[in-house]
Amino acid sequence: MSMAQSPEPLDVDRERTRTGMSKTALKQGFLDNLFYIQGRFREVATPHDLYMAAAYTTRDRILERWIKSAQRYKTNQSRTVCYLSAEFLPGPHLANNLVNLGIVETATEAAHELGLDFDAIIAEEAEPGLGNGGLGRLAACFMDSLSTLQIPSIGYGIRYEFGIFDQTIEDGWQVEKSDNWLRNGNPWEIPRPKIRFPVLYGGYTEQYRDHDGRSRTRWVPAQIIDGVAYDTPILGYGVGNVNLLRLWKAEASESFDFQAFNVGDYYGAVHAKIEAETISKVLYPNDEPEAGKELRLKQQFFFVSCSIQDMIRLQFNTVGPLDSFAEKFVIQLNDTHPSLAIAELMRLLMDEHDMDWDRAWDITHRVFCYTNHTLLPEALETWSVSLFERLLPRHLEIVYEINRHFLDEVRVHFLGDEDRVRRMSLIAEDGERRVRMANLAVVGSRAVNGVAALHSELVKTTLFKDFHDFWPDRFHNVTNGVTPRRFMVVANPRLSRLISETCGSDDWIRDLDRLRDLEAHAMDSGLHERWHEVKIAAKRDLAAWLKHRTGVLLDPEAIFDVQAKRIHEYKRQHLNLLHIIRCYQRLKQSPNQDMVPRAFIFGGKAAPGYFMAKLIIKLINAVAEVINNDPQINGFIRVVFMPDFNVKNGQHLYPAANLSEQISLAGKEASGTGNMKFSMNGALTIGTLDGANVEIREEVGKENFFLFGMSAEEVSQRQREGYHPWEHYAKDAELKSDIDLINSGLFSHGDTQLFRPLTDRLVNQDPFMVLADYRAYIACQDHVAEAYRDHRHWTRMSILNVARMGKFSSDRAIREYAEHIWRTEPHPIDL
Ligand code: BZD
Repeated sequence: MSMAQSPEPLDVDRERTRTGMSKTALKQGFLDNLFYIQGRFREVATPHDLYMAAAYTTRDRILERWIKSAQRYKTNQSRTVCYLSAEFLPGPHLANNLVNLGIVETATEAAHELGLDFDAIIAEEAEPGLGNGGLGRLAACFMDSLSTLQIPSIGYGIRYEFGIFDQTIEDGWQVEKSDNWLRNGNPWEIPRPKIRFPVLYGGYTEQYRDHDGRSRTRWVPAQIIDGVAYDTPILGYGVGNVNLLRLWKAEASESFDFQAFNVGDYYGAVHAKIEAETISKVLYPNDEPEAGKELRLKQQFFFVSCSIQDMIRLQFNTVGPLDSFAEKFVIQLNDTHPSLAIAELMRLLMDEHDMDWDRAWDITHRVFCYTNHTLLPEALETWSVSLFERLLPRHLEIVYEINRHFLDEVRVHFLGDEDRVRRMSLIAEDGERRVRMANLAVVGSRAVNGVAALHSELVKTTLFKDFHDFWPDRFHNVTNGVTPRRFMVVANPRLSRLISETCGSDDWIRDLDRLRDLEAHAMDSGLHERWHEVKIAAKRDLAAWLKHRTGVLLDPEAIFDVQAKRIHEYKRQHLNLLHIIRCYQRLKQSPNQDMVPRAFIFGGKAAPGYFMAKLIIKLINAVAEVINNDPQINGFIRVVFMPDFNVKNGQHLYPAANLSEQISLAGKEASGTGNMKFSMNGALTIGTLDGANVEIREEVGKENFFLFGMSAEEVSQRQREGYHPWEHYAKDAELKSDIDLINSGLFSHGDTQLFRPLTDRLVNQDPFMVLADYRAYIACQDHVAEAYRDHRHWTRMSILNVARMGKFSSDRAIREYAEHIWRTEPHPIDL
């Protein structure tokens, strides 16, 4: 709320009491919930009881707004954005909801007066880890912004019983532990047992004549499973709007159970129930598609079918006939994982609601929009026709029919170009026949977008070039953004307070461009001092946290150099490692040199089946062990791997970083969003011209960004010419000695073979050109170190980075979607 427009304090008090937001009301609500829901009184309550009571007290205050929003959207017949995503990574809800309700201070005081440790209560919440990384977290940021911008919306996904695994590090290796996040109950969700839809699988299709004598198709499934809705309210910041995150849980369909029971097969009935429930049991922990995994395809169809049926139900409940479905709804596909929705909507409109092909297609292709998140060929989803047919026989027919209509158009437009027809087909015919989900998504959508300017260009000129030639107007860019509520206000309250005091208002929280007001103070030495103090305090906190969890002690005065993201060869954590080994060798060679102390901090999970990524984690920990225990190094450099990087733990990392590592090979990272989170918290970036780094650098100014490495253009040129990594290894003596040191066994207790797969891959193949960028990276890191010596200058750059991050709010991204792609309007709910 703008300070200038604050209402009179007395009015505020009265209003807070009326709406239950006063300190007294919060305390009473808390004690009531502790007693009536948890069945405890203060003296015997466990920390978890206290958290549950706090969560219910907060939820109670959301419910009125939620019901009001639902009613208002219904009477207004509001156009609704349905965000279909196989993943949502919302992070712990309590602190975020308190921020969005505007009652953090009141709640803190209330807790204090009750003699409770507020931070401990917040820390008690389990992470809802229903996603792998950037894609799932983007969906959560977008939900926050949709509510804040008062746009009616529903996030649809899967209520995985087990989310992304918990990562522990044992003997330097990643070990995966199952994530039983629902074990102690989830106070934020409301089950809706009556919102339940059947989902069909397998069987066959048959033709029949309806009462008008028209030929129709009937799908006779082999299996029916129910999807049941679980709703979580998503509150906007400082507004009355509450949108819905609706996640589907799989249950055995009762009708099916009873069939088996009736013929006396009790065991079979129970078994069917267990099998049904496996569909929403566990998130696939891969940030690439699972080749040929039947259960994954079943999951995708499961949530897509429930969601489309739910939209049709809502259409009938509000507007009425299905003809205006594309006016009432817009469906955004978060990558291709939900793209079966295109075929499912066609099926429901035709087979269940009597529409002919042309009317159904007209609605379908006007309702869908598709976001692409990757150019990596190995990450493009395809399903073998045989698996597809076995599981979804009717959908395969529909895909074929879409393809037939589509390829007819292509042939008319590009007469005689059968090569192009083959490339654009929804079915790949080279080798085993496969359904190309990305092509289905493009053909079935009226808008397609990439997630950063560079990425969207490459989408048009490489991945979907043929489609762009055909439909140039279909392609858009919406650069990603992240929510400042979660990643600044919740994660970094100290910095947030300092910014509000400096700018004279907290308006920046809803209008991130207002951070520009900081620029006027960028030279102010008073601000410099406080800025530095805020950063040091966060570094001390992180150091304490890491000491407790890993035993490694970091020096808060050192540069906190952080790379936190999924472990992947294209993200090049091993390039970072080569720099660390370089620093180590330099210190060993001249122990008395004046090196700027650095703490190298890593975090991130490896897909459990991705051997090379797991070996990179092992190497990070192996290098850490040697360096951290070398008395000659004497703490000048330290290396630590933060276990179990997730939204919750990330909140300790962003505020404490001085340097953000965004070092993917140019052209490979679609956008990145960690780059934005670090920069918003005052870290400077060392990065390549990849993904959104390009735009971050444009915004913050090239003098406030450490750029190195080849451009995407140079990368493809080098690849065309033929890339020979061993030439770099042979020519660059320091590079050679860094790689040789790994092979020497120094980091592996004398085992010269352990890291061979990694070093051999670098020297012989190096698909992500680590060696080609090594020299430029080392040189750039030397600049970083020199720049850090000048504290004043560094702090100024840090302030300017924050001041110029306005563009990277997810509010801006959602505004662009709303205006250019969705054509939706805000529907404010009065407080
Ligand atoms: O999506 C990521 C990209 O790699 C990032 O560059 C980008 O910033 C974000 C958001 O747009 N992609 C993913 O996170 N992808 C997955 O997690 C994923 C999960 C399952 C299957 C395939 C991909």
